[in-house]
Amino acid sequence: MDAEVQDIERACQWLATTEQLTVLTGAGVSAESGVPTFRGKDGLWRGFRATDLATPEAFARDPKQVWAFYNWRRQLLASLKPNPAHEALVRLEAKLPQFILVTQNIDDLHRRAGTRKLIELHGNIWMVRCTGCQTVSRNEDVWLPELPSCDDCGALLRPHVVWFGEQLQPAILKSAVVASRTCQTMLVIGTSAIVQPAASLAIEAKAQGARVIEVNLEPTVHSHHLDLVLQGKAGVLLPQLLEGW
Ligand code: BV8
Ligand code: ZN
Repeated sequence: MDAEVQDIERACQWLATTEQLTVLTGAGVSAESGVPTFRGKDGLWRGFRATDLATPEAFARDPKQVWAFYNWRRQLLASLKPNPAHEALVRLEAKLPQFILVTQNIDDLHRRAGTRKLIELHGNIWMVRCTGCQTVSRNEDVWLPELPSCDDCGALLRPHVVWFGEQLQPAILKSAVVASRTCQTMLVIGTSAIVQPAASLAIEAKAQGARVIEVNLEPTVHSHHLDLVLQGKAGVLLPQLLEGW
């Protein structure tokens, strides 16, 4: 059943009295834009799960297949746009004295919606990195060649994203941990709380006394730890949280 009215009102009161809000988002915040989530029923590509392809091993074994997967996502994302959840978060940023949005998503939709204080934990699909000279550049071509090569050194390019089994950039992870340890309220939106270390950020916030609100279609492994669980669509609930104060 969808979130209770009094729960939404309580969440609005907490948000209205928060000095610093940290938001953590996952694939569910982009679901209503038409972006397949990782673990949902629509999360397959040619029978593969993203978790099978988003690994350095898959790229070493068959870079053409991994690039075909990312090209498919690039051409899909080029036709999609931010949804009311992304837009509500932009309005929330404008209303609060201190606001940081930490996303696990690589879809660039928060940035396109207008979020400014954004930490992209896992990189960005429109950024590529050379496997030779390590140059990182933005490339918004919808389809890259089967095996795209670096203009500078000719080596193979890869998506500048964090694959499973790869470490997050230390400075990026550190800024996300600081944002979790210093907020009074954390809003966790559309994540199954499975992927680490991102999922531990909500626990970090809870451990330092923040009030943690979860917005999700269904309960997650974290739900019973958290202060408030609002069940429903992010694109419906987030605008309601804005209206409430
Ligand atoms: C690391 C970029 C350490 C790529 C992503 C063995 C070896 C090494 C590491 C591990 C290991 N075993 C486990 C690990 C850790 C591993 C991990 O967590 N694995 C999981 C599968 C158990 N983590 C890592 O590997 C990380 N690195 O640990 O390094 C290390 C140390 C030393 C040396 C080497 C390594 C790196 C993880 C980063 C992976 N990259 N993305 C790409 O996108 O192509 S993660 C990927 O999953 C996406 O970023 C995605 O955002 C993220 C998390 O998933 P969710 O966002 O939660 O999405 P999901 O589909 O699961 O859930 C959607 C939710 O939304 C659901 O709850 C649903 O109910 C809800 N929802 C749906 N619709 C809506 C909604 N809610 C509201 N409204 C709606 N409309
Ligand atoms: Zn290069």
